Amino acid sequence: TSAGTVAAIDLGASSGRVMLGHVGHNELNVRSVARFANTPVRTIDGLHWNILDLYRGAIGGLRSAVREEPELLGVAVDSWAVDYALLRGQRMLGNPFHYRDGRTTAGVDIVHATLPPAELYGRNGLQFLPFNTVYQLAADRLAGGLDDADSLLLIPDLITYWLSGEKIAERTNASTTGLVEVSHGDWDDELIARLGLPRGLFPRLVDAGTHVGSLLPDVLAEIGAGHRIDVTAVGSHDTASAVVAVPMTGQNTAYISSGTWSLVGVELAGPVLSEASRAANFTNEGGVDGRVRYLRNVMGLWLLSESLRTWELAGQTFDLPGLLAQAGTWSGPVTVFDVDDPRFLAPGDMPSRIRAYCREHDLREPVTPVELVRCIVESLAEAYAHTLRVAAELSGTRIDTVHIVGGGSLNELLCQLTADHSGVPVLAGPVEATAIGNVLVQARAQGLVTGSLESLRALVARAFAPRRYDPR
Ligand code: LFR
Repeated sequence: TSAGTVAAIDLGASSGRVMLGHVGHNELNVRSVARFANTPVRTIDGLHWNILDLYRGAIGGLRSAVREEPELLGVAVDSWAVDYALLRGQRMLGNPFHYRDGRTTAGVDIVHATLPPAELYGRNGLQFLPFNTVYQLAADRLAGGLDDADSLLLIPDLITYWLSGEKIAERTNASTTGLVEVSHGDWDDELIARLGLPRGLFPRLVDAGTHVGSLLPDVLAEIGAGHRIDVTAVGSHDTASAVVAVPMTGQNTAYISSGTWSLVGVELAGPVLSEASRAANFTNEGGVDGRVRYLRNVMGLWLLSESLRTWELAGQTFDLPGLLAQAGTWSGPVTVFDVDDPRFLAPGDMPSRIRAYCREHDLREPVTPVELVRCIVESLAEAYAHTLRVAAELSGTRIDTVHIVGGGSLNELLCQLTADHSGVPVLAGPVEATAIGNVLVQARAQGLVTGSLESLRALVARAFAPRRYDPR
């Protein structure tokens, strides 16, 4: 096999990027060719993604990718989970909602009235998050929003469709809808029928690594490419792609994919569906190569980014690295609060909400921005440590190393405090794990590399040596 280059379109909750990955038998390089902001828009009916803006960013990125790499072999898309567009034929019906939009409350009640949470967990193995696709769809159905639709595409599948003309549902991301049967990985027809959802909405499921098609002629013209470029389905759920690129080399290893959300857990061969697992709200999401991502969503760096946004709106601008450095040397008392309190889910004034939480729980209120940042990072680290202990217990594994990948791997304070609170060494990086996982699964589909996830991870470990933090 020889080396070659593919492009990853990776859409995150706060920004999107297009990365080029050059991969060979013993070779792995990635570089960014485009970055663009992802800024949600609130309109009269709620909070939406600006999906056309994201698509334009992706197309612009592909244009740069082709200019830099005329022999580009292929492209694949990943993004956050659960959200979708409804279509009739080729036409998108309305703008996709943001999972932080509040419309799903009614959907939760409807679904749970039909299927008690315990029965649902037995079927789909998913943690309860009020924005899981199944609840969003129940809310849409109530509002008549499904009436004209003949298909539903999750966000990365929508971009894949616009690029290739092929409507598919990639399995790792489909597993986050709540409508896929956890043990066999197919659409749960009975569940779909019981909820009164039209079965015809859901496209054919494909595994990560499936060749989907190639860029449409109009797309090729737009990006200035004169040759065939393949479109592949990768782990289109960003977390699934990130887990592919966690440089785990041994047993007893956990991971934290730390970005807007923090996904804390382990990789397993099969699901854990015990009542204890459900009570602890652990999820069994579909991984690449049929692995199970057994993890829990922890609120994540969202608490920090939303605090910064709040201060900016009030006319106070801080640079995050500066604040974090000061937070690291903060020697006063540090309040630890429950980062997963539901009040922190929706966009809004995070500093005020954190202080209100502290007041209600008789905790010391953080006053200054530095103190508040320390309090957030300390609370995240404590939540990581706790979640790791529970993951170990529920899955019957021993955890002696934890990897942190994604943006949070650059946050030295967070990495060190995670080691301190959990008592196990932290291995940090790569920061672009999601795009790397996307690139590697494409590269394997193209035959540029071969082997199991273990050999792909060994390649990541060689190309991106992690930084180690020992517990103090
Ligand atoms: C991370 C992520 C999480 C998912 C959340 C919402 O980017 O994909 O895995 O729970 O976003 O989709």
